[in-house]
Amino acid sequence: MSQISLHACAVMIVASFAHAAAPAATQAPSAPEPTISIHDFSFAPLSLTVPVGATVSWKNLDPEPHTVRSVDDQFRSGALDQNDSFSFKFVKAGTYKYVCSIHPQMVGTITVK
Ligand SMILES: [Cu+2]
Repeated sequence: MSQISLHACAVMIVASFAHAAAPAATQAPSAPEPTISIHDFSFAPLSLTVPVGATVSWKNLDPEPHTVRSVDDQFRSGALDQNDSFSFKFVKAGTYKYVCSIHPQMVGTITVK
């Protein structure tokens, strides 16, 4: 009798853990990741303000390769082909300017505060 109820209890705990863990495995735990689109040779939005600790993603929608490179080398992606993404977690407040190293006229700014 007591064995059966113990077993049922364990199953419930496992089930609730599995339920809680499932969404976290595929996406950010709290706020959705801010995403910057790279489209028509520009970053959209051009400037973005995020809280400290936010992870920002860039996704290239162009058939041309682009990169995301901070002007003071805080972060740097490789060449992103169409539909490739790059993410960076901003752990310090500040203003981060970045460019596409292939097309230096493409500029954007992340403000972290
Ligand atoms: Cu580019």
